[in-house]
Amino acid sequence: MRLALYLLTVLSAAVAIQSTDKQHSYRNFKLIRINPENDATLAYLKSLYEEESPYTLDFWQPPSHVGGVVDMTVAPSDASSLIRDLSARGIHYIVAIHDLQKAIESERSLASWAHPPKGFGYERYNSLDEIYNELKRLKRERPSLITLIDIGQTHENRTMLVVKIGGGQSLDEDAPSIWLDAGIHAREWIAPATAMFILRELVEGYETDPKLQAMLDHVPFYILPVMNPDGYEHSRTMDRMWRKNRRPAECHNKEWHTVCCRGVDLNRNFDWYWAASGSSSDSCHDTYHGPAAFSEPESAAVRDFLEAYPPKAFISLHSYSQMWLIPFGHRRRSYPNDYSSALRPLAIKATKALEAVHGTKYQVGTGADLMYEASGGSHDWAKGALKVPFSYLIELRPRNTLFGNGFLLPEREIVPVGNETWAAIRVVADEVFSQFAQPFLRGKADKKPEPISLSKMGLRGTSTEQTTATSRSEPTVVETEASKTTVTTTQTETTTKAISTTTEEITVAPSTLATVTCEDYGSYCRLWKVFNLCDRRAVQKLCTLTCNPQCRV
Ligand code: 0X9
Ligand code: ZN
Repeated sequence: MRLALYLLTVLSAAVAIQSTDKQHSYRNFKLIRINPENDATLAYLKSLYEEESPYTLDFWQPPSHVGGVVDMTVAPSDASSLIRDLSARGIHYIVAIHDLQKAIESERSLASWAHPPKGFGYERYNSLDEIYNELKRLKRERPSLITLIDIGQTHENRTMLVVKIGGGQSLDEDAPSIWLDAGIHAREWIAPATAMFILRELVEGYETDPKLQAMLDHVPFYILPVMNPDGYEHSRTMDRMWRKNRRPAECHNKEWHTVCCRGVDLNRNFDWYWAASGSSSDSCHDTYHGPAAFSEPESAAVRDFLEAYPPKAFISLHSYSQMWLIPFGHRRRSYPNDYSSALRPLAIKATKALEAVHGTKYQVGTGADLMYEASGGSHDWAKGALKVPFSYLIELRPRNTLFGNGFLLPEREIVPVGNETWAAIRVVADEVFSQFAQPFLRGKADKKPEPISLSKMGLRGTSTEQTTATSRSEPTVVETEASKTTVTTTQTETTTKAISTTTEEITVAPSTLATVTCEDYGSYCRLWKVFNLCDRRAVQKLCTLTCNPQCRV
């Protein structure tokens, strides 16, 4: 009996669950910055990163190549032995931050510590609630410009909210659009703040800038300001340096004991060479790729939405290092066919516009060439699998040079970062408009198709799901496959089976139903799109060709 009790005690002690139920203090943690000068230094740093390390380290910038800056934090208990080790190996380093907790405290402006502000502020780092309330406020103020779309729920049941700006209130799978997400990595706070800043630029610019208005009318933006809401809140309340989502703990054996850790790196969870490079199968690692591609509700929700409404440009905001990254990042010297002809020239044009605002310099290239190889990234998947013409990952300020606090960018930089990033994204938006919307608009002006009425063709109301829709003339409620919940543009409406419809006559070119080739079949299905059905499983049987992205015209 005694032996049994003893064994039980030993066994329970051997299960180490990464404790996250109390606030993590970074008092006296150091940020060590190293510029690896030779292969031996690089190999040593890689061994610390990839293999079992005797120190408690968190790599903010992992080692990749000689000359590529490495940032890592070290716990106070390990700092002196690590520094001794570095010195013994002749490795030059600087202590960029002496007390990480102090740096965390000075990230927010002095004013916000003295008088904690109430409500949302565009020059502040806001909570998820504050961000969502601001989205709802904007929607209330401009109901015809803004649509809120609930694309899914997280592990901790938070809503993933996409805001659509422009393009009318119904979702159109064929209209050219621009996708912008931020906050896939929880601790990169400047990213959601920048997404919100850009949202405001779009909303206010719509009223004051006729060119922007024309663009948004035909090329809406879909913005997901916080792609990892659980992680974001965790980084605000419990652990400022949290990166992953909050997938419940998974346990595995490690030597003589069991360890259990939470979270998946969402930017390793997309189905693009998933688990092939720069990611870990260890659930305790910061780059854990998860048990399968798209195993996470957050990445699956984004996939479902983007597959239903594929954009012409995909932009994902991260921090830090001031890099404009182009696919592909899973392997060095691996590029899409239009890398040199389209993706890179536009990236260079965009970063020039960015630099013109405050003189901030960005590097342009693939993540694998400029940083490190890493597969399963969202921008690689968007280009490689979804075939989005322009796909980018932007690593915002600061640059990882001698100075700078990495993820802890002071609040006073939010507005300048917002202004310069908006200038760059505007370049991408202008390009999408001139390539994908203007020719179509010109064509429309030249040739007016003879109107055909859907009701005359017997297509209206042929779906049982369609008949459950609300019968308002302007669609405002949309259900997505991913969430099975409601997207409301006003807070009062709810329906679980609603599909937006319009009672207006639909105009289509008469030729669209003539022959059933791949494209024409697509056109047939696009008739259904006006009921927002084409992406729905029920209709996929009819529309298999259209729902296959290869068949889109
Ligand atoms: O590691 C990432 O997911 C991104 N960096 S971050 O510091 N924001 O976490 C960069 C991904 C870009 N792709 C490659 N480096 N391959
Ligand atoms: Zn990131």
